[in-house]
Amino acid sequence: MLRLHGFAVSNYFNMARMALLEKGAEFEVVETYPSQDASFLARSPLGKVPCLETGNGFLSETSVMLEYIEEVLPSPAFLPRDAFRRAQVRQAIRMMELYVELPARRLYPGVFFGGSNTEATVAEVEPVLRKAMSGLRGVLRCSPFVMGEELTLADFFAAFTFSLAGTVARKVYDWDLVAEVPGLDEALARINERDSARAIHADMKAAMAAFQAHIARQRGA
Ligand SMILES: N[C@@H](CCC(=O)N[C@@H](CS)C(=O)NCC(=O)O)C(=O)O
Repeated sequence: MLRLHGFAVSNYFNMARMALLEKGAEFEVVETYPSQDASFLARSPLGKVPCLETGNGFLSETSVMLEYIEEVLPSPAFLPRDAFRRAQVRQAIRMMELYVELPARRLYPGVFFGGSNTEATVAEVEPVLRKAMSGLRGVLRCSPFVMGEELTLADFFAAFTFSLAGTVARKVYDWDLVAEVPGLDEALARINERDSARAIHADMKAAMAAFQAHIARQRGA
């Protein structure tokens, strides 16, 4: 049985969990925080979560896990049959990861972790996010799902990328980043209404206090 290691507040963990839930997969969650302990590095080479335990060993990197889940559990399909449209889904995921999630993540310390962001970081990240959203305007279709008619892996990625990046942009730049792509807000609302996403959001809320205590412990350490 697949076992997903991670914690309920992690956006990457939640992307993978949503894919497993939407597949109707049998899987277990192993609550795990990132760690540089040798025992965890043996499972996740950079000590990050999520990692996915399979019958053949562990996998890291969420986009890779999404692809693996799609291959081993092909039904229902979350990648289009057509090769070009499949590549477009992967393009959207790559763009969201490299140009939205990762730059926005640089501001997580000041927005989510009770730390601060330097003026330099705040100044550097904004143009990257603006360029990304402008590019995504031409890539995302958002009717009804982010890549058009079918629910795809890009929806799972989008749901948990924009939830946090949107909060970052609002708090740091007073900017509604999601509004840059017509229909994205509605598409995200549609995804977030699904049973899978509702369960994930409920668990995220319930896990928040434990996560904040974990962060506080780490900051004190
Ligand atoms: N590229 C990785 C990113 C995963 C990631 O950054 N996870 C965060 C939690 S949401 C983490 O483990 N952070 C700890 C660290 O970076 O050391 C993926 O796609 O899974």
